[in-house]
Amino acid sequence: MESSSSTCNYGDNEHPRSIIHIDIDCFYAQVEMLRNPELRTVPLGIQQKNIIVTSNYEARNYGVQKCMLVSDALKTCPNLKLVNGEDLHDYRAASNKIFELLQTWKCPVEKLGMDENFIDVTKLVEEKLKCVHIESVTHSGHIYNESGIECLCGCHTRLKVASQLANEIRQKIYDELGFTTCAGIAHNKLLAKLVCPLHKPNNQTTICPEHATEFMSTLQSVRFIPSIGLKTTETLISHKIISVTDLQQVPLDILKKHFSSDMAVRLKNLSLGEDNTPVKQTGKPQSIGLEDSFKTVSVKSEVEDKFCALLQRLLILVREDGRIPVSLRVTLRKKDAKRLSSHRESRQCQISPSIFIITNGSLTVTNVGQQKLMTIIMRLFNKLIDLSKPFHLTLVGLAFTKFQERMTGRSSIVNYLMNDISVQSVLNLQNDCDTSASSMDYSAASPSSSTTTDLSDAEVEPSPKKPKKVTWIAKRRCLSKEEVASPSKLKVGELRLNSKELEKVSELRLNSRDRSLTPRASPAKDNLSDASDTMKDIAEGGNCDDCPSYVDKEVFNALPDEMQQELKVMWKNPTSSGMTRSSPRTMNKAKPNTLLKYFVPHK
Ligand code: TTP
Ligand code: MG
Repeated sequence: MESSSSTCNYGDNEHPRSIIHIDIDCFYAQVEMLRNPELRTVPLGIQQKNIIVTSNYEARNYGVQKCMLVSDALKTCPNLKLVNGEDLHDYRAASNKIFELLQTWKCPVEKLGMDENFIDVTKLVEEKLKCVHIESVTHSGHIYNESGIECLCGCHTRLKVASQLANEIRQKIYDELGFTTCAGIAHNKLLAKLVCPLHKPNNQTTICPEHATEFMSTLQSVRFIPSIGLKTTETLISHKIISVTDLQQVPLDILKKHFSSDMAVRLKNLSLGEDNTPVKQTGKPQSIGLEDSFKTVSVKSEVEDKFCALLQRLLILVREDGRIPVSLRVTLRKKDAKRLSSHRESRQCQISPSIFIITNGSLTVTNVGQQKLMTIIMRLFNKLIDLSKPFHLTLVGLAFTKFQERMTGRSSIVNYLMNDISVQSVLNLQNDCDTSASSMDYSAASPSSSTTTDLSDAEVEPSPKKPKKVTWIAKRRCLSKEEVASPSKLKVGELRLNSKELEKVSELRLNSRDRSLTPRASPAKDNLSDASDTMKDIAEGGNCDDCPSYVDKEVFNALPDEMQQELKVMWKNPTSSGMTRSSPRTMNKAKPNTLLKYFVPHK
């Protein structure tokens, strides 16, 4: 933990980190203004349902505020230009571009919602300091309460360098993407986020550690401290701890009576502006989902239409993400008319990766594939709803919840190929939608974003997680000797999933299975994966001594000798290598991720 003292600790490196928080100014409005520059000079409101979710600064000058009712906003500013912002596609795309750009500084970047990011520039600052005279370093932008006192740990100089970096980053975002931004610079995430909006729009503010406690006491409500949610606020208020100053002054022992010991310490530290949570590099989301809420739907065909519309939009998100989903979740919010309450229920099942096809590096789903998905969705729906009785829904949701993991076969050849791929795939990592509860849920209590709206198609926002391994199946194409001689030359794009060909093999089987599945004999089993069936098809007919007939000889011959030898050994001793090729029955049980897959003749 960082020091609990609000004064500087001379001699110790008490404030070693340099953190930047970047927030895009009137984000959705800027996306619209970049799309249509005519909107720049008029007051603009972005509307979702009957709410203004944001407005440009022109409109804010008239008093239009975030989360205002459209009717009120129009009273405040009759010439307000309204743009519908319910389709989040372009906002999400812009958000991803900003995140990608921030990666170029090679520092940890944590995405927080659509338009906020933390960047830990500690290492970069240290590097910069090696090449400059400390006396020549100046602050860029505003400083919160500049006092002239120097902390001997050197944090002031580091924060000055960080403020220069923040300026550089903001300039690059503007030059390359056209967005103006605000930044907060501090030695921790809490303070960086909180000072970020002090000089809006298009500016930045640095706070030094000695002002942390005093700055925190300017926050009127404990609710404004990121990570203090509604429930904690209620508990604090019920014990007459309302302002941040109240929290600073209440003895820890008293806090411990109402919260766990860890929580009490955490609350106390936060009130003093102390926060040691790290900037966690954001990876791909654990799930990708969409929801649609409405007053009520009680007819199955209407539900089907809603799911169909959601699926179309979800497939766009999945295509952008690039990973192949293997699990689908359906969520419903049921209205209990008797109790006047509602509750959510979900069901999920595995789906066949072969529904997804990679065409020119892009993930697509054929019409047949979409029908298959709709069949699965409606089957899950039927499990959630007893159709013999009336039902009332107020929300439907769809999410792909698991993605194909990279293969981890025991074969050394697979590992040999994969090591390189994993390195290359880091470059391909893209962040998509999002963030909610990280170790510290900053979005929850931000004064600006605490109000949530029950919007149609609201994003399902999974937590930022570690980067996921990239999923792949080697494409069975002929590689030149040069290409395979060094695995490092294998392109990720070529090694990524190419289920189209597998699909060709398995399509017939799938179709016949589908027919027999409706209605399914065993409703308990939702795993529709046909990978093992594919393997079965592939394996039938192989009887060559060294090189089975199902192997594409051209591909085999193009492999380095070392690999050829290893494969031959494996074919000779299928059991010891974990591969069998004897009977279709055995193959059916084979794990889908065996090396065999890569040697199917290219049809
Ligand atoms: P914010 O960063 O809170 O707002 P902003 O970027 O529009 O404005 P500011 O200049 O004050 O930073 O939110 C980012 C986007 O999130 C915003 O453009 C619209 C969207 N949003 C919602 O969809 N619902 C909400 O309740 C809020 C507050 C924002
Ligand atoms: Mg913003």
